[in-house]
Amino acid sequence: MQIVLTTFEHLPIRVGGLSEAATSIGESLVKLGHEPLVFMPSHGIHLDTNELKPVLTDEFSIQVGSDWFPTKVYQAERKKVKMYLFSNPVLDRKEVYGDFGNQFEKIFHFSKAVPAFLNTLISRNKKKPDVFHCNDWHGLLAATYAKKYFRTPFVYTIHRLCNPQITIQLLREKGFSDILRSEFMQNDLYQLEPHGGFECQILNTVSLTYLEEEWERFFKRFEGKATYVWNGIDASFWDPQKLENSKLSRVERRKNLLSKNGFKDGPLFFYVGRLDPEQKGVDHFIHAIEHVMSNGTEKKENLRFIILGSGEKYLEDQIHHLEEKYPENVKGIIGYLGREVTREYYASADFCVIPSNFEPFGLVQLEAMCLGSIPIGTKVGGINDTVIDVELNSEKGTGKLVPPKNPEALAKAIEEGAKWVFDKQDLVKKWRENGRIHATTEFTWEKAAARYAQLYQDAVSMKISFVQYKKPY
Ligand code: NHF
Repeated sequence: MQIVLTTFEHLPIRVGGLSEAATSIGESLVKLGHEPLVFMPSHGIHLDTNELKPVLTDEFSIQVGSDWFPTKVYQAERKKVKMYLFSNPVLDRKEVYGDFGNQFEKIFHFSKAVPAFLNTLISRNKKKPDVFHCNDWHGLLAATYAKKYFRTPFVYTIHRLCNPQITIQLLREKGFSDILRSEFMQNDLYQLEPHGGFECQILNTVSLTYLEEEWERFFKRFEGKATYVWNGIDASFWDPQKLENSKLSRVERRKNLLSKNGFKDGPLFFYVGRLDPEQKGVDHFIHAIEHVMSNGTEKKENLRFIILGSGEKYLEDQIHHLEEKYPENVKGIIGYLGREVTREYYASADFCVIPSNFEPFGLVQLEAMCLGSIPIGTKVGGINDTVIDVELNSEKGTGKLVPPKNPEALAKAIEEGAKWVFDKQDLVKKWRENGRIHATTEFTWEKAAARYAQLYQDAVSMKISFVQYKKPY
């Protein structure tokens, strides 16, 4: 099938997990023999990357509001996936999202440019794309036009509900009156995600637990066409064989890494991700560390905590405060060390803490499991779907699940985890092995792409093959 994947993020651009997901979906669809075409704003990529070697493939003008904008489309190829980068001064802005104003402007231009380019594509190829696949809400108006003018069905994947609302007046001024629906107008605002849920043929999200968590608030309204497809993990990259220190034992790796960070050896708890209180819950981890270090057992002096990421300034300050208070135990690395170095951290840490308040899917717990770091994660979204709690199933267990927004429970799990490292070494080794097997067999991108291929088929033939309400493993 020929599938247009709309996304605002795709490698070489990465803001968050959406980029990895959209990129991997495309690459895996190619492996299954499909032809994905990525449609995205250029975000300036064609101006400063030689990696993709983009070539100009089409030029036209689009009307947004009362003005006309000359617009170009550049074609590129990355790992056999064809990419079409839409370009004009608005679509070339380097800031992928920015504030809503910037996002909306990009969306307006993208939504007008996509149907214009489809005309060219269809007449060149003498066929229409079979289906559109919108990754998050930014491509919804474009897909609505494709459906309106070219009868192209679409699948809409929610990677994270954002509740974006655009003023109806602005949408009218910019020339979108013809596709607005009165049922999604609330006061003077237009609800884009419900619009997408209504217009698409198939609606999905990235885990069963997230589907259930958001059922009442959102998905229930679209019962009958709402389902889920798990993301996958790139096991070829998150591979212990590829470590710089692959020959060393795990204990030696930990010792080295801790010493590089100015620490003595000890059980290591690692956090990696955005420092954002809304979703990632890193503030709860900070409180849990404080709890462990101020109230915990005599073993607490041995514990090491490394927090890697950047984001909210006040969280960075709180981390620095902890570092000052517990210089032998806590280290904050503010920034991004790159995937290769992060891999070394996963492969050295005993535990990876994922304290998210919500997590539609979440890649960190899978990356950690691939490298033998035991996840201590909250029982939400994709973390709940991918981690098997060792206390409920010691034989198959891969990690520990704790309730979200609960620093005390997290602190208890950390103390428990530290005890395991000292007293249950064989079990800990087994749980590490379980994690790698579980992550790399159940959560492959090939499996995800095969499920998407089925959804595309369903969207074309107007049926739905699966809505599964329990974990199939
Ligand atoms: O993994 C890709 C990512 C998810 O949980 C993540 C999120 C955004 O919040 O599907 O999208």
